[in-house]
Amino acid sequence: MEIRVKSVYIEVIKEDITKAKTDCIVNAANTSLLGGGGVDGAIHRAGGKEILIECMKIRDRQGGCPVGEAVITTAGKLDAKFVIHTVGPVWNNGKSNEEEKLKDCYMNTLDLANQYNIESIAFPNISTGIYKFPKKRAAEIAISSLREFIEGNNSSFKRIQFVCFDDENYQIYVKTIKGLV
Ligand code: AR6
Repeated sequence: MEIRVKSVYIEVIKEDITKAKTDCIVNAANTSLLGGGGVDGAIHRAGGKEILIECMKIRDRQGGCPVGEAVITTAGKLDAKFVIHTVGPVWNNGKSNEEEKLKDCYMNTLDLANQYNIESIAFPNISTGIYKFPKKRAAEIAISSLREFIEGNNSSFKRIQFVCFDDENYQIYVKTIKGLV
């Protein structure tokens, strides 16, 4: 499934994000930047220790990564050139500005990627696993943030992928994107 916003192709695919053929892969990290489970664990496992070494240098410099912000490292052994680590909010029944914080993740990641002239980038479904953000709302925020960024900026992007891992997220993204066409 694919749509175009300005000259940027936006694709929804179902695969393991560590296999993505993009310049940059986005990681749903935690504030420690030291790795964890879910997609974070998969990226660190597949990318090797170079990613963790750079994450530790960022920790030394700025003490981790706050929720909603993003940092960039090498992609180590992955095919991608970069990994952007962003920290999604833990779902707290909508009582802790989780929606704004999730939007910040997408906007700050796109802004950072654009600064590095990245042309293709793959996003996982941030916060919808261990952090329990409701999947449909998270998809709407992800897609609307992306549109807002592309429409509001002259960007380097040619191709942006939403990489879904579970079938439920894939169906939700296809339906939400179709609703825009
Ligand atoms: N490729 C693509 N998507 C994946 C993969 C993969 N290999 N593995 C899982 N997903 P989660 P969060 C999907 O839990 O909710 C970590 O411990 C998964 O199906 O990885 O943001 C961090 O260190 C789900 O839809 O991230 C943090 O502590 C999505 O990725 C915490 O989990 C996000 O699920 C972050 O929680």
